[in-house]
Amino acid sequence: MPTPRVQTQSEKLFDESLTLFPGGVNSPVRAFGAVGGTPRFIAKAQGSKLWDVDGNEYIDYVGSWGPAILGHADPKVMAAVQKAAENGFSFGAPTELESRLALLVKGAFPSIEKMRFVSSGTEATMSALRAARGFTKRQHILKFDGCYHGHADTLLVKAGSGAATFGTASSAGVIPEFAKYTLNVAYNDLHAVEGALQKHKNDVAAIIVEPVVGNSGVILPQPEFLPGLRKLCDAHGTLLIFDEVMTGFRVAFGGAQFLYKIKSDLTCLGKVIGGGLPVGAYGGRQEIMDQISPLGPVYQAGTLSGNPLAMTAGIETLKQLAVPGVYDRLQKLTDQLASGIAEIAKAKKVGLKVPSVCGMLSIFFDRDPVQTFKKFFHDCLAHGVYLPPSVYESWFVSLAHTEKDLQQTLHVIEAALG
Ligand code: KE4
Repeated sequence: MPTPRVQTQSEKLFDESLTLFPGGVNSPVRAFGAVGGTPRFIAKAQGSKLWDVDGNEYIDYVGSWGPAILGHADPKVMAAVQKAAENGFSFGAPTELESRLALLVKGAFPSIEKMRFVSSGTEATMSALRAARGFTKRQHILKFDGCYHGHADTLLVKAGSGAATFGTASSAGVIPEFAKYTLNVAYNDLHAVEGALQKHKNDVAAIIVEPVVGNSGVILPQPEFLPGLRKLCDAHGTLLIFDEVMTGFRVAFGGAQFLYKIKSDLTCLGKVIGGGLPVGAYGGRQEIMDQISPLGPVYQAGTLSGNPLAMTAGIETLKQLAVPGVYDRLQKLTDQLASGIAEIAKAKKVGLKVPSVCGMLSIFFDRDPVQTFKKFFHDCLAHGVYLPPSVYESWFVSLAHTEKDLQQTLHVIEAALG
């Protein structure tokens, strides 16, 4: 009789968490649903590394889905938060820290004349759309298939049949009335955008877009796409909202709008600006933001908005990102990994693509992308490389990743590619 395999700590904890949370997790992608197997319960993270509860060490390319751009538990961020915690966690009253972080954000994003801090990217995009509808007094919004903007009802909408049709809910619990004013078109398809704006003339409040898509794997904008959106929005009186929750302070200090030199009317931020603590933000033209309560008629509020610890983590993170040369280094690390994977695949005659932009990359196999990725993911995980558990997610490189990490990662990937 073979001796029964001893359960790992992660397996034991997953058995327990399955009785507590839907799918055993507090955010769906963490459940390993797309790749199978048991999610690793993380005990500690430092720099580019994660350790799970069974003591396994990993080189981390999830980075908390973007916030850990300096690496985990950055000593200066840690010290600043620990010091701030001595003064209390949250007051429900204004603090100087909020203004300090806001000035750092404004310095990097000139399109943001005024802003509001919230506690997640979802709150940021949801609030930006409400501001756009309140300012323009229009009903429709337009988003792109494959872009994810958080889980607000009006955004959990996929394209109906045909182009530029009314959206249909992509989640149970979102009633048709909440979905019908959300238009969906294909990313990079300016013709479809123009058709939608013509079809709903003078009633599209805003176009919301991931200026670089990170939620279908990485998809880069065609050169004419973002300038084309700006032009169409100006021609139709529609507001352009850049959802930079993922790209903000990642693809460049000034985000994708700096990289592609396009000025959005509103911008949504999150992830990096909280340095790993819960922060989101939306902001833009003052005349739009002055519609927000208590100044204007568009209501939005939040108990923990701008809380001192999150502000402190954000301030310390952005101060380090503002140092000249930081993004050149992040770009170099990203290019080294992306080109290294491409070279290995070419040598092994494995068809795949590795789209990338500073700090972000993803891998897309030509043949059977989802199934091939599943095996690839587990081969890497078993050898100490922790990738996002879905082919439709971006990998995140941090400033804590070393040459040694990249060499080790490429060695593991070479073996995983067979
Ligand atoms: P949060 O509400 O998760 O803070 O942000 C929502 C959001 C908004 N906009 C963009 C472009 C985003 O990428 C996100 C969230 N990103 C996902 C990763 N694909 C977060 C991971 C998760 O859902 O657990």
